[in-house]
Amino acid sequence: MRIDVVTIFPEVFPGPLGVSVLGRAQARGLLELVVWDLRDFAEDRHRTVDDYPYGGGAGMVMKPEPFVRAVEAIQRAASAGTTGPDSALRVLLASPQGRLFTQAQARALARLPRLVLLCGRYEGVDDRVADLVGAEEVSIGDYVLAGGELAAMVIIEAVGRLLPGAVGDEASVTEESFSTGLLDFPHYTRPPEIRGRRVPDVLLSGDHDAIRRWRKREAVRRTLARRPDLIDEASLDEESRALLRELRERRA
Ligand code: 6GU
Repeated sequence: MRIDVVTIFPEVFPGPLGVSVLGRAQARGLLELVVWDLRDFAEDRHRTVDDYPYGGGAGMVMKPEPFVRAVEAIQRAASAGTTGPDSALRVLLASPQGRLFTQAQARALARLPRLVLLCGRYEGVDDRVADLVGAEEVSIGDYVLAGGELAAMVIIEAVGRLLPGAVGDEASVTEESFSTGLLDFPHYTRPPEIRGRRVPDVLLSGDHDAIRRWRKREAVRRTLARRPDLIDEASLDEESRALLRELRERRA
């Protein structure tokens, strides 16, 4: 997969994307990260990318033309590229006004051959940009960042680690938090006791079916306690639904 990023701070990439799982994915050729400096697409010799807001008010707004020209250049690079089909290049615009980015979306994006991420700064991006370049606005959560770069990195890491071969053990991806729509169960390693806190006995029992059931129950219990908003959307099997009913009756 190839991911193109457009930013006024190209020097912050790859940053954390250069190490660990994402660093290896790039070294193995599973992921290619191409970073573009938005200022290279400005139309004046001062390389201006922002301007005053129509209607007045605080802060500056990012101009539309540099983004449009950058996406056009990336589209041309796509047509010339060897990375596969380039029709309908998917473009995301990182913005706190966007639709919330989820694991389901990360899974869908990981199937694409190409992806383009546009990073905004200042008070925002001219509202015509999304429409002009066919971009979808995405947010990584209900808080405001100073710019889209960290959000773009979050999206790239969430997508990149799902590329086949990126994570050594595929089971760690299929069994982890959110793959079922539930939070993950608790994990423990040695020692069996530290400062009076013991690892749950069942995990030391060697009874694999008891361990499997305990983990399932803990995943449901934690999700109910910490993220009740996730329960209704989770795809639960019959065993998990039974555990959920039981846990709800206990709490009531
Ligand atoms: Cl994508 N951008 C900015 N600037 N702030 C955010 C965000 C994105 N997602 C959450 N907060």
